[in-house]
Amino acid sequence: MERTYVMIKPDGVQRGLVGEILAVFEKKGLKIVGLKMLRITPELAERHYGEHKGKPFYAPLVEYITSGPVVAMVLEGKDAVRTVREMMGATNPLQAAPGTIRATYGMDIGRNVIHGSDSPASAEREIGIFFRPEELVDYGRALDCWIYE
Ligand code: 3AN
Repeated sequence: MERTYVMIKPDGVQRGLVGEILAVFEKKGLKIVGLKMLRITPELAERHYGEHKGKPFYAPLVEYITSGPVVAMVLEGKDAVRTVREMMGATNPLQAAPGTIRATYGMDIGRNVIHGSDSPASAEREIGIFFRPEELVDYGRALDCWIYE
């Protein structure tokens, strides 16, 4: 089983999409092992999006991600990183495949509703930025045998 970092961005929270997006992941069979709401500080934004520093969209990106609360989560499942990336769709919602979260809920690359780690290494780094080890919960689900063979 693999873990990935997922975040409903400030636009998703403001638009009341938290429940719907959580439901998409839960219904898929991914297991929520960490979940919280927080307000990202500029320092935290820099740690998370450091790779984009210097790019033209960096300042608006930091402004956007710090503009309101986000919902941060760690999801666990088979091939969770790739699975969540495919469920989210392309960075630009207008290019995201139909049925993906960004295609369903977004219009603009600067308001693309959700973040998900792009590799297992990024997932480990991002989980470490947003969650302390004791905030992640190990538990079994009675339905696991109906989700995985
Ligand atoms: P993703 O979130 O799909 O992994 P990244 O990591 O390349 O995409 O970019 C991080 C965030 O930066 C995106 N979610 C988006 O909000 C913003 N972003 C990326 N590329 C652009 C761009 N060309 N113009 C505006 N914003 C961008």
